[in-house]
Amino acid sequence: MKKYKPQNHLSKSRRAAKSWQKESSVKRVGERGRDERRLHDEDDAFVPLSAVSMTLRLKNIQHKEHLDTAALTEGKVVNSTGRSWIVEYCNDDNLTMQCDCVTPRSIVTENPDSTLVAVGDVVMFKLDDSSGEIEALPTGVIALVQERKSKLARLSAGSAGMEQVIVSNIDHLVILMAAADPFYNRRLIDRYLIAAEQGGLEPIICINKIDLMNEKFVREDLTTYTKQLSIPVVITSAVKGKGVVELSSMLAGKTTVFSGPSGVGKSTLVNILLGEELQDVTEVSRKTQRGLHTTTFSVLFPLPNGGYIADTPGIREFGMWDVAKDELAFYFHDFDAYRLNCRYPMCTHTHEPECAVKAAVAQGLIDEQRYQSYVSILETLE
Ligand SMILES: Nc1nc2c(ncn2[C@@H]2O[C@H](COP(=O)(O)OP(=O)(O)OP(=O)(O)O)[C@@H](O)[C@H]2O)c(=O)[nH]1
Ligand SMILES: [Mg+2]
Ligand SMILES: [Zn+2]
Repeated sequence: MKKYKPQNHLSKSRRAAKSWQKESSVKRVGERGRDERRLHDEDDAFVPLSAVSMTLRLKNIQHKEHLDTAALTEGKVVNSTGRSWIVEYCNDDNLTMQCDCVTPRSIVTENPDSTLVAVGDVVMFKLDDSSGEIEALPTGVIALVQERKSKLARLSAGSAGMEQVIVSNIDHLVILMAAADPFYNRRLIDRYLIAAEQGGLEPIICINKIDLMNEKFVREDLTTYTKQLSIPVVITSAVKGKGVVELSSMLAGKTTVFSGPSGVGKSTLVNILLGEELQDVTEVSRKTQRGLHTTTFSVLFPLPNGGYIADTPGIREFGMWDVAKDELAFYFHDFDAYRLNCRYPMCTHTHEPECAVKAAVAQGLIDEQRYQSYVSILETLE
């Protein structure tokens, strides 16, 4: 079995990723409804149908012992076409190659009850040696999806009670919002922070488009994250080039996912960090002040000096996956110093008397908006 070792990537493989994206978006226009569906509501991200239907195919999984791993190649899923996955691997000459892989009806996964294949997954696949006409990628079939070391996941918008993995095997989550156009959403930041902790990711909050807003206001509004929670907050303007060097120095050698609402500048920043126009960018709608969901699939790009960056489709909602009501407060670390002083050990910090958390909010020791986030998430949990 040939092991996958990331190499110094050639811009050829990046161009291949770009051309796949272009091709998939062309297919999308003509084949919407068959290859992919809009899930949830009008504004939510496109989710490839394959990601959803594959989850449902889990009942067909085989056991690992039946696999002939010697005949398989190891690689990393870097892109999706909506019906297949682009897997990066090293060939016998140690060159980084890409293969267009489908998933068969029977597949082995080390991630039960989850999205079957996600961008970032390390997989083992059977390379079809006879494929690979000039100008086309070789084809293959994924046989095994290895256990994810980390992930950005949310409650699936499609099938109730399922986890939807947006990207896997990453180090950092850049929670990207805009200072204006559209104005950042602190409740959504708080949801992302929970997802980062659950998925084993280091969060970085990045507020882009600062050219449209007073920086002092934004910094003061987000003090609780920097001072109380020790989460880095980076302020950028992609169009003016502000803060990009700071952001880039934090990502070197790491795998980072950019996630946030549509139109905040994820693709614009990813292009700048990669030094190439690899991702399409579109104006925010004048009428709704929202992005137009230009990016429709997650894509992983190699960084020039090692590591990867994942650009993802814009999301508006972030349903909490696998958080129990009585565990929620544990994710709010600014409550930690007060939680244990509540009169009732099972205090939910909502209606109970002598609640130390509510008292801390009243005294301005806990940020009022963080407390409101807690209450609003609590209401959505079972
Ligand atoms: N004023 C200003 N505009 C920006 C900045 N960064 C990006 N934009 C603009 O914002 C719009 C949306 O940018 P995108 O990069 O497509 O946003 P996105 O987050 O990738 O959006 P989706 O792919 O739809 O999720 C484009 O018109 C960009 O030119 C910035 O720092 N300042
Ligand atoms: Mg985009
Ligand atoms: Zn309490």
